[in-house]
Amino acid sequence: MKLSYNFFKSVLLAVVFATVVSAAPFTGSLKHTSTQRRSIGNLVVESFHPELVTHITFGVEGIAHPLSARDEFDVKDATVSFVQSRLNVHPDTVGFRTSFENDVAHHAFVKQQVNGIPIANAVANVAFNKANQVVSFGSSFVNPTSVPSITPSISLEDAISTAESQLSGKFNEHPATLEFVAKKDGSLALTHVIQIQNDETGAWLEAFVDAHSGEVVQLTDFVAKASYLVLPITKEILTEGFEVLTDPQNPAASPDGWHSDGTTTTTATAGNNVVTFKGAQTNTTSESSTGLNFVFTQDASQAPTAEVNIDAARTNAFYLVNTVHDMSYVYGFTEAAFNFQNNNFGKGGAGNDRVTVSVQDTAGLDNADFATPPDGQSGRMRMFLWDHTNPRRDGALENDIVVHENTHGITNRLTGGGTGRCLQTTEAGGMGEGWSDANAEWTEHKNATIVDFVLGQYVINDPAGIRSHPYSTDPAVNPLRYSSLQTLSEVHDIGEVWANLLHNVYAALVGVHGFSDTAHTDPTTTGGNTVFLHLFLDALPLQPCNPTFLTARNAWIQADANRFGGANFCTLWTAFASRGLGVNAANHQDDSTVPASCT
Ligand SMILES: *[C@@H]1O[C@H](CO)[C@@H](O)[C@H](O)[C@H]1NC(C)=O
Ligand SMILES: *[C@@H]1O[C@H](CO)[C@@H](O)[C@H](O)[C@H]1NC(C)=O
Ligand SMILES: [Ca+2]
Ligand SMILES: [Ca+2]
Ligand SMILES: [Zn+2]
Repeated sequence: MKLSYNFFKSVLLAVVFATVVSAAPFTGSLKHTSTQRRSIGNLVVESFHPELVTHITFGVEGIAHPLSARDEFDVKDATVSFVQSRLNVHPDTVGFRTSFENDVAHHAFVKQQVNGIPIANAVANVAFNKANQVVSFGSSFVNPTSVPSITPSISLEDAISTAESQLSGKFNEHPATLEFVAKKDGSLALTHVIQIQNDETGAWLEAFVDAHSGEVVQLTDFVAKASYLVLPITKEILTEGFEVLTDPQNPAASPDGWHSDGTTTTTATAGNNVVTFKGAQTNTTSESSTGLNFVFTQDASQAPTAEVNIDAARTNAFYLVNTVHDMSYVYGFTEAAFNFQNNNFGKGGAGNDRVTVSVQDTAGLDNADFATPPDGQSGRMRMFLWDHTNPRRDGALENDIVVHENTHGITNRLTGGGTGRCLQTTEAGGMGEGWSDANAEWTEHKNATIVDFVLGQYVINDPAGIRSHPYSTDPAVNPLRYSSLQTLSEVHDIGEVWANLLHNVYAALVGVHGFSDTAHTDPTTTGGNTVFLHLFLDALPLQPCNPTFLTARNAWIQADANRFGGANFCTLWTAFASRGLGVNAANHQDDSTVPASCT
């Protein structure tokens, strides 16, 4: 069955008309395509929200509706007649749903219907001012290309069991309905509409199960999205601006989100991967408003210990450590590879070891630390305040400090099989510091331009940061080489040599392969930044317990052989050799030789 009304044409005309009549405030027409993709377990549902969403406003005076001449105003009749005339559709297709009146307007809501059955995603709303003139009209009505039989061929019972098994939840007994869903291809699907809940995960979905094919064709997610006011991980310093990020979690890494371990669900900065707190582990930040909103605006004029600033710190650290969890997870730091999670979802490794992050820990000042016990015991991060400024500054708000600390957990777990015992020599511990700086740097690259990198400039309020030199491809800016180890004995100093080597490796790989914007969440991208992070994580379990610069370099070369068939062999050797770590380097003596095949 094909409907003959030409919605698109009439709506366009309506817009033109509206611009003519309203010289007053007028927002025009808004069109957008919206397909919402949701993955639940193995099921992927692309929910369609009609393409032509019209919204027109008519200023203070408003415009007349077809029944304006009547003495009595009846909101239902006025609404139906207005929508019918506006969209040039048969009155039977306009089903009045509900209305309410407040002190300034009368709001009415209608649904499109076919053969008396509503189309769930085709609705309209009309608002009248106190003079009963139309002041606003919104519509997502559709012009269906085909309509199926309105007699279901699949029973409600069968549809319920399909929805329960595909969406991992239970029918909640809320009365099911029969409604159409407008699909992207223009057809209508007749659907059983069923609410499914899962008390453990907190999921609460409305499933539209095709009453002819049995397929779940549309989903409504009733659970509000989590939002966090944070400094996005790609930003170095606060002046780049906090943002509200909504649902930043990667379901591939955190299948139950950041606030649930599959059994316990919280509305605070505590979840399966991390808990951030002050003082006691129970002293977390609770959502600022229901629906997992964590919006706490840092007040830089107040001490970091002001309530709102503590909340901002716990929120930012929670976001960062979860983001590093999700990012490193998709590159291989999984449950089986000894990562930090309470629930491992049966995927191997030891659980009950989420990272605990103590913000503004009073054990120290002007620093931060990370303890990595064996797999199965929580990693412990402690963030301290910095007293180079007044008011003091909070390390939990400097992203590269938090990522640096978090990376200690990754390198200590991936080297030597999860014991936490294998970066103990001075040289290996030094590389531990270097990897942490290099990963912090990696997270803050925004594009293929290779810029010098400075760590920790916010906490000490100095653009030079807390290391001796910026990491740079320019030896005049950063002169550190393998032979610098001859005179260095402190782990952070040694780390600077390794981080600068890795900065040059990174620059070389991006020079060859370019930059992938989505590398943080997609390890299948092919940019040099993606290649770098793969090799970074892949090399860690390849190197021996307590590696040296030489064995760590060899692990990178092997990691490239394993994953890329040695495609980057010469790029890597050339970069390492450029800072003295060539094939004949030994005993902290530089060598710039590359393998013969690379000359
Ligand atoms: C718990 O957090 C609040 C801020 O939310 C803070 O004022 C208080 O000092 C913390 N308690 C401890 C024991 O640190
Ligand atoms: C590339 O990123 C750098 C910071 O790393 C920034 O200064 C620069 O403006 C960016 N370039 C473009 C084209 O976005
Ligand atoms: Ca673990
Ligand atoms: Ca920084
Ligand atoms: Zn460190």
